Amino acid sequence: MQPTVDLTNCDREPIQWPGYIQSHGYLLALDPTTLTIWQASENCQELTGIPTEALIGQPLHTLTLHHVPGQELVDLLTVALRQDDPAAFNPYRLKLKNQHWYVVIHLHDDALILELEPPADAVNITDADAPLLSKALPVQVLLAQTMTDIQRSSSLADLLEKTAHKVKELTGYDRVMIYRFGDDWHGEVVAEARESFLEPFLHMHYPASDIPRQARELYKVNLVRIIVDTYKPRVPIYPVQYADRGRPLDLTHAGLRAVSPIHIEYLQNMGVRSSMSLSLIYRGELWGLISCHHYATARLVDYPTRASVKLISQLLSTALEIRKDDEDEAFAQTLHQREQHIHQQMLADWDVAQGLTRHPLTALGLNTATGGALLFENQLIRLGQAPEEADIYSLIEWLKTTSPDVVFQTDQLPNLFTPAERYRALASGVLMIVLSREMNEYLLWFKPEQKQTQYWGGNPEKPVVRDEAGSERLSPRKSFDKWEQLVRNRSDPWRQVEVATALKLRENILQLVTQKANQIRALNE
Ligand code: BLA
Repeated sequence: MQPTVDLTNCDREPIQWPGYIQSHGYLLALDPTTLTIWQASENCQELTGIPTEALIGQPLHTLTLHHVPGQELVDLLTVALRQDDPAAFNPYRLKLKNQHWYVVIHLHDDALILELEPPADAVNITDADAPLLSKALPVQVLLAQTMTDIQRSSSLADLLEKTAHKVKELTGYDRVMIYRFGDDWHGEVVAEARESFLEPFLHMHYPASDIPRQARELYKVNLVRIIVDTYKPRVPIYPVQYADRGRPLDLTHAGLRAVSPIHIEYLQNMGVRSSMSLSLIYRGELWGLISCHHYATARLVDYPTRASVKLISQLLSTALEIRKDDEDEAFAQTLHQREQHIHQQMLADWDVAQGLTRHPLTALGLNTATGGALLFENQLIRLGQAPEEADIYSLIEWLKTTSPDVVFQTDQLPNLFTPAERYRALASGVLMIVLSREMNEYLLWFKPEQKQTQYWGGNPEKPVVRDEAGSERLSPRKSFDKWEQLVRNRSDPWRQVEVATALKLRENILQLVTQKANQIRALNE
């Protein structure tokens, strides 16, 4: 029995064995040695003319698939199964209903899974305005173009933007987004190519629960997923179980896998008719997705085109390994240079407070904070967007009793120190270094609450227009409520290199203070 799924247990929905496929293709699960049919999607009856139940237990060669003798499939499989990895040669082709269908096979879960997919033009019949059907490119061309993009991009952002446009050009979707996960698995649209009639989603943020954990796990293994029509009912696989397995067939690698009904509802509420998503992997973890939407009509991107786009996403994943390290390195380098610059300012002025706060480059340049405060020699100096003086004094009093260390950081101050709720817009995140406990000297940086800095994907002010039957429980608007709760009282996290830079600054300040004290002592002697 499959557990029932509702909004509270999304991350437990067994999406890899849904027991259903999407209706644009046909699926057979076979015994890989005898080629007897174990399971079949119920729409196979359209192909064979006999009830699906009657197929079960039959050897494949006894079938007739729309005038094509099953023996043709048996011959094809016999050749395929001699390869080390039969899936490496997908797709195979079969002439059915006067068209060349794609035969996609793979071995998984001890079964030989055979999927029949129509050519794209058989499905995109509603898509009169979209003549583009299969745009699979020869691998050499694709490789050359993508490598050029990777080499010629001035930055990661530029490369992501180029990739979004390339994928849109190849697949013809209305909207192609690059969706990047944060450390907490919430996501942001970081690049986008879209038709001009669509409102932009660029820089919109979505909560982690929109793409639950088991979906992210699955997407690390299966790199491309397509949903052809959110309005077509899915088709059951018969029988539900086979070979005493106690659960439905594992469709982890099946292109026809029916996706979660909860996700279908979400897409319908967004007005999406067809979608595709591809995984971007960085160091074995899901870094993001290339996510595509088509709105007014259903869209099937055929197997060869999906393979082309998959290659692009894999090359992009490889480029991420290099680019991302580069960008982290560049950020660390910038902070290092600024820290040295500030050190020079303090030495030149022979004055800590002046060197930190009175030049165009202040202590605020040493991380991504938007506000700061220096309490030094009984003077409080505020920088950028900082809370009121009295609030800073009481915060410092609290920090003194809370943290025994020379550095303190949090990205959720109001959850630890309730008076900070009043100024959470300015300071949900705090990084503090102790200069001297005895002299009551501290340097603090503040980051605003995330909510103030980020855009949500869909305007919560906008009235929702929906017919009476239409559900709104899964719309982006609802997911905003959830996201809002999650990010309340929270800032972006402090990066390790930001904390390290603050500690280096602290060392320099202490050194300067000691030198100064020694000099004054020497003068007095
Ligand atoms: C899957 N959710 C997904 C996927 C995306 C999103 C991209 C991958 C599947 C696909 O290719 O469409 C989310 N899609 C988005 C977001 C944008 C977008 C954020 O276009 C922004 C522009 N979803 C929920 C809730 C649940 C949920 C509350 O919002 C659970 C209760 C579930 N989402 C859910 C599940 C999947 C999913 C189960 C996996 C679908 C599958 O592969 O079977």
